[in-house]
Amino acid sequence: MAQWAGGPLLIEAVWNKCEDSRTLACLSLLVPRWQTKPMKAIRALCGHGQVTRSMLKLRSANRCHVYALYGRSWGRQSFSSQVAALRELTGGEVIFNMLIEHGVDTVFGYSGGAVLPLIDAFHGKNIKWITSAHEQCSGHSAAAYAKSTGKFGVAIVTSGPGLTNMVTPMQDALTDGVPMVVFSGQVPTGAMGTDAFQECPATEITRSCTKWNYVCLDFNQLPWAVNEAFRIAKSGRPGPCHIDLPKDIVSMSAKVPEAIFKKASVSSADAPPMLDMTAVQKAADLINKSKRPILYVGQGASHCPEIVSQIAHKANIPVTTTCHGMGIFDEQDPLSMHMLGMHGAAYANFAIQNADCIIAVGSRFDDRTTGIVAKYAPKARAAEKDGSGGIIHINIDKSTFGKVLQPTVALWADTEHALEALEPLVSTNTREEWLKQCQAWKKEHKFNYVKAPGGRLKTQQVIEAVNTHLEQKPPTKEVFVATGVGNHQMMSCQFIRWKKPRTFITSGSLGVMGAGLPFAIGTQVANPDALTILIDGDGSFGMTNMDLQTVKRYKLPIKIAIMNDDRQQMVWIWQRLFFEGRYISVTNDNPDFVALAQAYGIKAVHCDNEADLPKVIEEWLTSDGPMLVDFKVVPDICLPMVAPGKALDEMILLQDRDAVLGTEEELGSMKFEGLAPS
Ligand SMILES: Cc1ncc(C[n+]2csc(CCOP(=O)(O)OP(=O)(O)O)c2C)c(N)n1
Ligand SMILES: [Mg+2]
Repeated sequence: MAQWAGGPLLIEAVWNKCEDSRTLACLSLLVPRWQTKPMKAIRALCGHGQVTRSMLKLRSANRCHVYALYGRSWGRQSFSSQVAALRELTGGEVIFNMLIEHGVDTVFGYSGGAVLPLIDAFHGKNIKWITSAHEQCSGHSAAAYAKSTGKFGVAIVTSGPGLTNMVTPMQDALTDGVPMVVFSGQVPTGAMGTDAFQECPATEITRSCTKWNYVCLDFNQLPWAVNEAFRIAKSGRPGPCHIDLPKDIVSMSAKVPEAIFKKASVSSADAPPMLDMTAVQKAADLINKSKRPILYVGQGASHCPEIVSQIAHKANIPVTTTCHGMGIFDEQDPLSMHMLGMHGAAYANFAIQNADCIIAVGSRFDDRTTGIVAKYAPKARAAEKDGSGGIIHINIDKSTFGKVLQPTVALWADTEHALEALEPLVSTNTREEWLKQCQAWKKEHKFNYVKAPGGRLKTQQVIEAVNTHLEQKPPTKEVFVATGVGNHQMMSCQFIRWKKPRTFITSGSLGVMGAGLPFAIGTQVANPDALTILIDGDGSFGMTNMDLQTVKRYKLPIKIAIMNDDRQQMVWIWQRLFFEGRYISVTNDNPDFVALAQAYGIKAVHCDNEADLPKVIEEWLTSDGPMLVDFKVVPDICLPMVAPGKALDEMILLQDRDAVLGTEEELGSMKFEGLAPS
């Protein structure tokens, strides 16, 4: 026992990413074989009773870091055992070759001094390099590449400001579960820690907005670090990884054995968890006993729409989705209850609150989908007590269980595996009464809006017209829609009928204004034959519209619609409802967006009335090349809305609109509790 006394300490040091060589040297003395066989040592440590459960959980996440800390000796060992052909390569070329092995065909990036030795390796080569207008745009485009394809998004930026500009996309990718790998340049190892020009503590900064990050201080570690980044980005719930690359490490060259590149593809994602069949059976029993079940589906089921549909139809279970889950279940299917939540369908929210069994698949009870948790799902909670229903939570990320609410049954699994195991155990059932009730809610609370006077336009009306065009004249191409953040985003969820997963490209959890245009760019680059539509807010577009130069440079045929209400309308509404109309920081002084687009050589027109709407949309969506339409719209409130502190079924509905808004001069009579939404 005594010989492993350093175990917990060592693992904690690893967890804290301790890079102090003296501490590690001391620790390594405590652990025999640490220097030569780090994996064996760590395995032994983790198998020992002194190591706590939480440390054990960290084991696999940090295994890579343990390697990394000792990569020098480990790396040499593996290199010396190679007998295959040697090639003289720079560090940049090693990374390039590793990317090829990982199937990367496109990277998004921006130049800079510290990253030059890396980007030089891309010159004239067969990975497409897309230069964005800003590193934040590179990050969002890489994320959209991943979101729209399910493949990896890769971004490359320089040190200092290049890296700090990537923080928002990385956090967005982390919260939205997007597999992304970011490489940043860094000052040479000798200058690190000296506040050198364009130096920043990159891995300190990205520690909390990545699944894993690493500063590569040794040439020999480069292949390993790239493999780890790709493995971790894809394992479990996907997310971003970051590798920081000091300039001298990437510049140096050495004889590299060819064989190391072949090993890259072997390091795929970790195996998914084993299925707990007792939990599967328990879940099936609850579903079979329940009279009013509902499937609540999130993006964790994007890869298995067929099995979701199979179970829904077999047992007649209505399906609602989160915003990232939209399209996993065809919204034209009568069983679809569309998106739920704060601005979701009233009928979906009523169905959740009245369901006796909620089957959450690849979703995580985000606060935008639950309303106040204390009042969430009262009927399912009651059914849980007598064993006739409850909440079933299926997720590959164990940490989501109990994070917001305690499920009746937690099923830790790849959603596809869990549903495939569940399907034969779920009984066929007509559930006529429940479906009748759901249809009645659907009919009564259809998404709707109040038209503007004098033929002027509303955002909802423009989006509805886009949907009508897509339905009446379905393009032969695949259609993707990206958005910014605000009312136009939620109204896009409401007024477009989503039919396929991964076709709505938006910032769901972090809610990043400005992500829309770079998202559309990444989507179009990844899907060159698709029709990519951007529905953006004027405020959101204002944050990144310089990326129009990327649209122009690569001749991307993106269709851009600005819902121009001259306001940050979503927040304007919150100030009206919760701050008695004391407006601050919510109006925009926009440029002429048509002239702006034209300055980039992009075709653009204005549209401000309903008479012109169909023909403008027709021209916009069917003409060749990129085109922007500046839709001048009358600002509106996005309804339904679940106000803060309210239960999911205590919504402000369209019928309450006048009581809420009053007239321009005077606030409505409806009183609100608490603060505006965050
Ligand atoms: C980067 C960032 N800053 C601030 C916010 C807070 N915010 C949420 S919606 C919104 C207004 C969006 O305005 P616009 O893009 O014009 O959309 P609209 O609501 O008018 O449709 C703001 C400021 C945010 N989501 N992202
Ligand atoms: Mg606006």
